[in-house]
Amino acid sequence: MSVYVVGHKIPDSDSICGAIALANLKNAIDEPAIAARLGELSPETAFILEKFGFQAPEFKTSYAGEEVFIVDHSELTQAPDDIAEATIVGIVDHHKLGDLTTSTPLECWIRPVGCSNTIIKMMYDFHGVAIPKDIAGIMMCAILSDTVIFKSPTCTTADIKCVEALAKIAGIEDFKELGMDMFKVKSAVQGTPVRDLVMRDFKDFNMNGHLVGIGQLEVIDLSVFDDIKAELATDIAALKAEGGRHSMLLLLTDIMKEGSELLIVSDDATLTERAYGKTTENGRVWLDGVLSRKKQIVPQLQKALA
Ligand SMILES: [Mn+2]
Repeated sequence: MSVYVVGHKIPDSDSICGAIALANLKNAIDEPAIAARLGELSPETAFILEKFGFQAPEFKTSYAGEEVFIVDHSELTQAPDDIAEATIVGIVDHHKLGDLTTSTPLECWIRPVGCSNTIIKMMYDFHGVAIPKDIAGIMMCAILSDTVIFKSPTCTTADIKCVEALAKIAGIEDFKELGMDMFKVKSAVQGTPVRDLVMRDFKDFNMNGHLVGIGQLEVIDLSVFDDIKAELATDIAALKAEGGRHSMLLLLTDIMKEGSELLIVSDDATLTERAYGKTTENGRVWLDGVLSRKKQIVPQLQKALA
């Protein structure tokens, strides 16, 4: 029986590349595994897979009766809907510990580093398995994406060393240039329906009983949103109502200016003041230096909603 290796809902590059890389490692150590995904590829992920010659992992949403290795999260809200009917055999993740539980022992690889693929590299090293050239390429790109080319406060020395080692294996001389090419793909938002943009990198969180949705768009220049910011704000209000959410946040992150404009609709009018020490104007506030949802947005929000 094969184990399915799968990342979170609305998969990002870490979830997709991590599923492929980890399934490859498992197969190399005679533990049959199949990479899977819970949603469509983002343009960035499609760019990465095409560059290194990979097909998208199998699209699969139901896992009842299957064995599953979870990648890049440990949250019920982000896992397959029927995960309770599956057997979780492992988790590799770099987020706060979520609320997934198991009834059997499992293999846990959880480290406070910038990317799940950094941990997957540690797993290859642990098992003494050489990383194939093309796999090294997608792993490297996932780390450059998650760490915003090392600018994110989540980036660690381990991530940088890992990218340097993977770049060597993949034969990529200027990995920062490739990273910028990825963020250029991410910045091409013109012509994309507003709902698709809001949902492109979106995660729901259960914060002390409050459902909070947080989307993020990372671009090279925030001016790409000038014409559509009002529509984005209207759409997050609609999404809040549709999902019965307590709050909806959309982070518009400028990776060059290194900060984010936060668009927010919430049942709690003083939320940003308590979480980030800043009041919103028309549901918008600039948060200087904020690049990371997991480190600079979620913990503060969770505390404010305690
Ligand atoms: Mn990740």
